[in-house]
Amino acid sequence: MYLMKQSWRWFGPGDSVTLDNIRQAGVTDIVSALHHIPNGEVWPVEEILKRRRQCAEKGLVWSVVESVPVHEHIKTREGDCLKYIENYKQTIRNLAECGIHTITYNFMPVLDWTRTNLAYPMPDGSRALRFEKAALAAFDLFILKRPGALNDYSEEETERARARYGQMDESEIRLVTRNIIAGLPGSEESFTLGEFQEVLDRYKDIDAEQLRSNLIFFLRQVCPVCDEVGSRMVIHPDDPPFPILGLPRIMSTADDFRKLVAAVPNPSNGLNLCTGSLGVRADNDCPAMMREFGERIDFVHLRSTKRDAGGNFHEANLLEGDVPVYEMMKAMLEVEQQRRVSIYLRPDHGHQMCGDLDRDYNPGYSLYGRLRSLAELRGLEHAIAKTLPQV
Ligand code: DNO
Repeated sequence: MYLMKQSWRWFGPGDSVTLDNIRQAGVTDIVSALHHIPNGEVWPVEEILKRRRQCAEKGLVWSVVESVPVHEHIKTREGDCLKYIENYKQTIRNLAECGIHTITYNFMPVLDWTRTNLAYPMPDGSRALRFEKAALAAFDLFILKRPGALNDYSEEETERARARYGQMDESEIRLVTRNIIAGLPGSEESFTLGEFQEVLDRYKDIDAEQLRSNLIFFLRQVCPVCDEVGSRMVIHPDDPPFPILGLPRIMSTADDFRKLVAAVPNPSNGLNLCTGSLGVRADNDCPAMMREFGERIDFVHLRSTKRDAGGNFHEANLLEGDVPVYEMMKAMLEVEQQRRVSIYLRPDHGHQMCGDLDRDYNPGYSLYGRLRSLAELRGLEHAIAKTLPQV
């Protein structure tokens, strides 16, 4: 049987979750990135090998990159865009030379993933990541005071944001601001409030179709290199999967990915199916996406989010959110048998729980929280696999 390749995100030697911890989680593969190399520069072979060796010493294999970040000049297709694309190609070649063939990236303007609260109390005493619409709008309208922001909200939303802003004291204002713009783990950019408006302004004339065409331009150059060296680019969907702060979004739905595949049919144009991101939209059917794009999915983030009536969401316990995790795992197993491959999967955005609560962790990347998810994923896979015809 082809079962998931169990992997775990490790941020490198500075991560408080150590390789010894990860080994005990029972995974075989590491998902990592060279975060110390400035965005846009080539990743040297020696540095890649060094990280590979660190993992190998603990019996683990660094096989998935998350992420080689795409420089803002490529997203806006200006300035040194061509130079950064050349650098990206070289990084792909260097990674392939070291045996790493799965490369995660995203094409979200300015910010990678976004949350407003990183320690939302759950009824059981654990803490979760949360996105609160009114807090985001309060930041946009009354803290950042983005020009034109009013046009993006209904009157009711503006009033809710005003009331929310009214409740915030100085420390909450600072915290929400930091959560939104100071960069969550793995997002290679972070800003001060002053810089933030400037970077948003670079997207003034870039609508979704323009951004999509910039992504296609990028992929048409890097995918042939991937095809040549047997690697795959896997794009992470937008998180959250709707426009925020006036920025365009182009990877929020199945249709978005369909358009991308039609424009760049190269086999190396792949998808990182993140069910927690896509699942925030009720109109996204993750198991159906697994089946439709199965050939192109080389990496799965299997987590679950829970929406509420106000358009907010938080990271739910794996089996209690809006994502149909059972159907998703079943679809994945079926695709794996058809393709005769094991797909990399990692647990994602665990709660802070038990021993996580009094230690410093990268938000979402706790030890116990992710162990809990991984254990549930393993059990689910084991049980479903028993019901499938053996191949
Ligand atoms: C969040 C992560 C994202 C992801 C990037 C991929 O927890 O899933 O930061 O790594 O969007 O480029």
